[in-house]
Amino acid sequence: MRIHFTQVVGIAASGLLIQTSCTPKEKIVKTQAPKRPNIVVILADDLGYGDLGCYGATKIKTPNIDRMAAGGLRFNHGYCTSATSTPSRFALLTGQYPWRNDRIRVLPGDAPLLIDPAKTTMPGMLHNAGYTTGIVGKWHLGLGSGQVDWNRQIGPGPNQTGFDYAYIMAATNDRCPTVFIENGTVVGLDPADPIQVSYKQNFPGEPTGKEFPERLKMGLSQGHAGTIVNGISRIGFMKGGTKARWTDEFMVDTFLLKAEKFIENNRSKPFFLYYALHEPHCPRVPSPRFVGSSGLGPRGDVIVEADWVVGEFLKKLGQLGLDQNTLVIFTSDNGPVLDDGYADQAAVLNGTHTPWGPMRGGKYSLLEAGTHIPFLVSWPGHITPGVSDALVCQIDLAASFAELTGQPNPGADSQSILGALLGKSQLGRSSLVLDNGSGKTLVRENEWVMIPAYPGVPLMKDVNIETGFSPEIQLYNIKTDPGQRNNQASKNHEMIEKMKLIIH
Ligand code: NG6
Ligand code: CA
Repeated sequence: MRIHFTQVVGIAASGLLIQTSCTPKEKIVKTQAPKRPNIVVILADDLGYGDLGCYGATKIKTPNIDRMAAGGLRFNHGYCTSATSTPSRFALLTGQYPWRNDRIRVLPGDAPLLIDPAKTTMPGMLHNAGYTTGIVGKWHLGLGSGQVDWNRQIGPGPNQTGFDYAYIMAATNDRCPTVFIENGTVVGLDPADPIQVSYKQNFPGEPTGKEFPERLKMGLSQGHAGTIVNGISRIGFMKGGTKARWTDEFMVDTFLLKAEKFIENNRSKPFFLYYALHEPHCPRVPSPRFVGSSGLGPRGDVIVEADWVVGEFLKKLGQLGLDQNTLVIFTSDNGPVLDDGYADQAAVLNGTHTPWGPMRGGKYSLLEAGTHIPFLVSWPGHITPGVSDALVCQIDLAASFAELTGQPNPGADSQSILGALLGKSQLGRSSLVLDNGSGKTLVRENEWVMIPAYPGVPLMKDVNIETGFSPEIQLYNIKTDPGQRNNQASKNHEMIEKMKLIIH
């Protein structure tokens, strides 16, 4: 078949944009493209599709992220692979489906590294392409290869899986150890006060939320009854490292400072930064500057904080003169949840705000809001602002960045959607296998979503989120029925059989 339009087929490692014009003369047009851009992926933690003004939120104001959306591309059909953090981040960084391996579940803070250091990851591929690569923020993919000694060099971790620089929290902001780790070393650790971590038992004499609820500044609703740090009890137990423990209120500023320093230090060469925000994951403890800022309580306040920090970071890119040469993606690791274990009144104070947008479900769910998340791409001067209906997923960043930089695709399940990401094409993926974070898969193909029949309760009571489990197969047209109200399975047996084959 002859294609009668000009198509961007690739950007060579040389930085040349190669266009093939498939006219009858088969003329090859080569144009000088900008030099390879810096790449920044900003990943929020548990931010819903409906949490941002640019996706229709009216109760929470997110002017900075909205401005990024207005100056770039806003995807209506953007996905993470999984409805919880660890599997979702695994897919983002490796380009491999997490449901292929049943060890890939939400990890405790002392879990070993899930990524094989012998394999090239997305950041490793960018490193090979000559980029300086960095991560600032949440890791949650495990550290070390057995029992970690937190008082020595910790690894393998991000520095062995593609990152030249790493300033991380090991797991989540509600899990021990509550310290930052810079290139494998706990920041501010006093050797006279060594750190010990356990997910099995408490250390004698260390106060926990279970024993001393009256000492907590934020109560509990589920779990989180371990060691008390900064007046908040966590999952897991730790002892020592007193001076190194973080203060939740300052976390936003610490990560911003490190992210800014990274881009400033690497301003004169190509860089990749994975900026993994902790907001709005629980415990939701904003900087005092944002307390009360949303009118919706702590969850809303930390979203306003996240919006602020994105604004500050983008401002810094501009001040360094890097904005025109930096491709920025803003997205989230999984869908939203209100009560995720702390008594922060998120459900009551949420009012009429809809973090899940027009969709059903949320974090942990097979239903749409589990993995259908905000997805923005901006590259000022290179991407025409607009809205895209292309089907895009974080798992495809590996192959897309590989195409952008002229490298081999490191991700077995990753497909390049570069044309869609740059707004040159309305076509992204045709199909995707998504999961609920616990190995249960579903398929999205074109505008259809098929959820196989699964035994299990329809509602996760603790978090008040529909699981999507049903004895019936479910089939929905997401374009016309984003709220998944009209199950069309009984009319479309053939389509279901074909969609089942996509999971392999
Ligand atoms: C759950 C935690 C929840 C959160 C989640 C992981 C309880 C009751 N719930 O087990 O608070 O930490 O794990 O979230 O402990 S994620 O965004 O990192 O996947
Ligand atoms: Ca998350």
